[in-house]
Amino acid sequence: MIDFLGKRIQKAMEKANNKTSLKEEDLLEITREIKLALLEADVNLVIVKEFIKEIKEKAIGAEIIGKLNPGQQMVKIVNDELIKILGGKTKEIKLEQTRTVIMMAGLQGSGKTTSTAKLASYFLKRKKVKKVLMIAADVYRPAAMDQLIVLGKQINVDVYFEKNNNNAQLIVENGMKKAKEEFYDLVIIDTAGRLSIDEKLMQELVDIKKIAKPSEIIFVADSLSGQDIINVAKTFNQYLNLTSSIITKLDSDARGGAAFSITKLLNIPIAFIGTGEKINNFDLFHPDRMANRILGMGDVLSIIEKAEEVIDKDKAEKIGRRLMSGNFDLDDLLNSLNQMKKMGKFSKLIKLIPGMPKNIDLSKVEGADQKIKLYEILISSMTMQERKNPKLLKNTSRKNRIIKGSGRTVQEYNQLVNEFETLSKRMKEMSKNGMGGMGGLFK
Ligand SMILES: Nc1nc2c(ncn2[C@@H]2O[C@H](COP(=O)(O)OP(=O)(O)O)[C@@H](O)[C@H]2O)c(=O)[nH]1
Ligand SMILES: [Mg+2]
Repeated sequence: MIDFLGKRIQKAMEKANNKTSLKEEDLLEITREIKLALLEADVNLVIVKEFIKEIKEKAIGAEIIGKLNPGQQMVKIVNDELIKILGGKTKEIKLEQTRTVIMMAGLQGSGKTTSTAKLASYFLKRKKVKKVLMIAADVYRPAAMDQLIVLGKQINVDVYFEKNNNNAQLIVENGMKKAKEEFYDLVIIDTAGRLSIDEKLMQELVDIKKIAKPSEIIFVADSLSGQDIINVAKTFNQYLNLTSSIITKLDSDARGGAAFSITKLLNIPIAFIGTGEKINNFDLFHPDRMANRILGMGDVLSIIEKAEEVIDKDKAEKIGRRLMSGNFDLDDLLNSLNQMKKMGKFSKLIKLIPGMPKNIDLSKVEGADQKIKLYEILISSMTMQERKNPKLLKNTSRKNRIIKGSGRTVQEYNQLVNEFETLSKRMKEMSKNGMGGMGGLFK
């Protein structure tokens, strides 16, 4: 949705940017295009109408019509309104003094079980919560419990389950007892979902809520859903009083507007977004940053946060010192490639950078991702001695061994050796000439 909406809305805004002054008919044309973009992204009609009305009123109220440089003011107005429909402020899930209980709800396949594990991992790693228990309360599909058990092992989080019990209420009761007795700090209850709403399931969820008394009931919505998801959310909300939502599968090319519409229509904030099947493909949702991204203003804060989260600071500093001292070897290169890879693919990252030309050649960026992989494979086939003393790489028998061991070609090997030499030379110059040589590095 972000890419799709972004492209369309930015194009509409260019019209404002290209004008030295805005006429009423320009404003009509811009808002008409924004309206079409939102509708095509499957944003609910009620929201779209209100959005357009607000923009028009504000644009006229700010008297940007007829004034110089209307573009920036228009961007600000649209940005503010976007933030509003995305929920305004970032939703914080509060941790309770003794024990926090979170309950998941949503249709089958929306991503509840996956998100349960992602949430557990988020609180462990980012919020330093110590003891987390996940309760497997989906009794309708045997595989559902196994799925949570596997995820639990993967992230090192305990799972409470009862294989031969088909009473979800009882499982939750027993799981909560365990949580109390063993002093768990956070309990996340994974529940069953259906393909559509059904009375029996709703009653089960209401019962679970009564038993577990969660402070947070999260509705999990698949971004691939159509407009019917809004009625589904409404019903869940009537039964359970939802406190927040997670929107999943934002990595797909779904338009996603319907799932996002739940926020404004039902006043349920989005707490997190799921951006892939892996545990780490999960982000806190910031309405303002999302709006910035849609408007092509980039999301530097998210890049910095991601770096802080995944990069080993001590290692990075060590690499930096060695770089600056001119003693950079292939082992250091391998280490820095590893750190870089943790940030995710360049082709994904680059979209977060503000001011990136829209027509950037993505194949080149993907080439960089592939190069990282290639260099990693090659360096991994070298002995530590070779990594520390790159001169040895000229030796033919060593060269042949590494090429054979890594399964790469002679050309690929030469490419690495040559590029490393160039990099080393530049680093040595830089350490002599100070930071002034930095420009060379960016080549
Ligand atoms: N691509 C992608 N797949 C996801 C995401 N979240 C969940 N899935 C996948 O969606 C499918 C259903 O997820 P699951 O957690 O079992 O849904 P549940 O039935 O609600 O528990 C699984 O194949 C997940 O791997 C996401 O953010 N991105
Ligand atoms: Mg499930």
